[in-house]
Amino acid sequence: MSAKVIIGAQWGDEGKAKIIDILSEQSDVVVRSQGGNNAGHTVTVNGEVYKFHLVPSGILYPGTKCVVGNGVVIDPKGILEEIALLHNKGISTENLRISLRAHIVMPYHKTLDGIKEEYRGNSDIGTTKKGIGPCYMDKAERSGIRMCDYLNPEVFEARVRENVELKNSIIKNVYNSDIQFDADEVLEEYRGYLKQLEPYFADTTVIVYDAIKEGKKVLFEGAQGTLLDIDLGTYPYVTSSHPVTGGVCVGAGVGPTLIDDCIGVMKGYVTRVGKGPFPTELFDEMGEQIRNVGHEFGTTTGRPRRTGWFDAVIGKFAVRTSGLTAIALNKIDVLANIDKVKICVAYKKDGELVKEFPASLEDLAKCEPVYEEMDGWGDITNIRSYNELPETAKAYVKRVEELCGAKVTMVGVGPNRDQNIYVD
Ligand code: 2SA
Ligand code: MG
Repeated sequence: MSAKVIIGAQWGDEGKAKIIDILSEQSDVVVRSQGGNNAGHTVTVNGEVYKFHLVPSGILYPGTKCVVGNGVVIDPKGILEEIALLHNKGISTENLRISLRAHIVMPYHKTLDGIKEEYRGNSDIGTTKKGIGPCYMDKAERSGIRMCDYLNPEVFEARVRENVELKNSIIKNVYNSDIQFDADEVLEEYRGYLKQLEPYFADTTVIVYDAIKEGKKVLFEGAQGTLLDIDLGTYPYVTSSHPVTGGVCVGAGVGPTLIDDCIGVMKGYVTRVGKGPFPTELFDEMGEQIRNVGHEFGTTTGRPRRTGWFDAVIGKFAVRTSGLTAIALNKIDVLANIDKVKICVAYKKDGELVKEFPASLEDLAKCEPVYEEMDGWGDITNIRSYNELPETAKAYVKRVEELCGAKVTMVGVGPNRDQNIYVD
């Protein structure tokens, strides 16, 4: 039995795509279980660059089944565009399956996402404006529209009409906006998209369960990261889903007893997009250097990411809340040629030592990082085995492992697939 979960252990953009790609090639089934097209995974295979938002990157490998689970919110137009791009590059999507239980991102969700952000003014969240929050809102409020609803024309029509009417009223009367939707147009447009998606529909919980029971290799690919989790993250500066490993159970409909390994992906430093406190954030040239060397600009929105030193308080939090069995430590090559590399080992707040990641944002905003300094290393991008890494880099890896409480099993020394070192 081999079911592995990969999650982001920071604020997203930890380089999960590369690890997922490496493991996808050896997997029979690859599953997405949360988020939507707010995720952006870039994979380079044989010099060809592929950008994934909803389709699992395992689709690149013939024979690998790719599942978009019930916990994912799906923009039908977005996923069809992705499918078309894949077809243009000669990639078949016959192995793609979409959960009948997945919620549909409707056009009014995207509008409401944008309007709400504007309404928030200075306290905006910095969302991707893909309609993710409003779609999960409808799901929790029990007025969402699911893939299976499309298969029942009367139900589908009634749900769309009800929603359009209510959303129009909210947009007009609450937000004073002129944007209004026409139910007939929405129905026609979305029926068109869903008709094209229908061949992919399935009860994906069965596919996942059977695969695990048959001893196949199943990989659950997380999107975003631990601190963007709606329960465990830096609320309200979070996404509306569960990027922690527990999210996989609900979002793919698989019990925790069926999962063997939980791998958390971290970078050798920290980044975040959007707003909210970030204790180790660097506002100086060092922050700029890390952003430029690490190409820290968003895949989905192109936004420059905020950068900072590695934060072991966050690392430990991720290990605890996701039961991580291993850490993949990415992009330590980005820290090359820095004389003294810093690791945050705790925070100080009002003169007191804080060892655990605080719940309250106001508390987090007051936290000052307590740093340990370690000797740096030079260019390591050509190194392919752990033993050949400079002693200073190895010491850094060991310190991360010790502070976070889980073994580092992989170290990333560059963007390519082969720039991934297994730690023995
Ligand atoms: P939303 O649009 O409602 O989910 O936005 C809420 C907050 O969540 C942040 N957010 C992200 N932050 C980093 N990376 C994201 N996606 C990655 C990408 C993909 C990944 O490369 O684009 O790493 O899986 C992502 N998605 C949402 C967002 O900035 C808001 O702070
Ligand atoms: Mg990313």
